[in-house]
Amino acid sequence: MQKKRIYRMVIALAAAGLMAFSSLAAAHAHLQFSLPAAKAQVTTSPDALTLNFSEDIEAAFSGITLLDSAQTPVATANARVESDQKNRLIVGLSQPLKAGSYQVNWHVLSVDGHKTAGSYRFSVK
Ligand SMILES: [Cu+2]
Repeated sequence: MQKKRIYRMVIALAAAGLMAFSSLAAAHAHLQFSLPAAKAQVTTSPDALTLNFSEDIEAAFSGITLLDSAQTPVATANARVESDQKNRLIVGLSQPLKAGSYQVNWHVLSVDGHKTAGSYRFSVK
């Protein structure tokens, strides 16, 4: 009887530990929205790409690669984090984007030390 009770307690503790772990994992920086938005068709070239994350991020270890429809990298400024909003990554464009489709490959390091990455596309008409 006693053994069974201890066994149940161990199971409950393990489950609680797992839940605590998964809520930590959920704190990784996920892309919430971007400008231009994913799948957007904009009529004029943006001056910059803006990516909003669910957590604050470290600019020095975060960035993007912008690829044109031929998968050729497009020159951009270095990624920076907005000083009063550290979950926002901003990447200036050195010149206006030509009409075409673009892919943004992003990678960020959140302040909790976790890396995340992803990609999205948009196009300029
Ligand atoms: Cu994390």
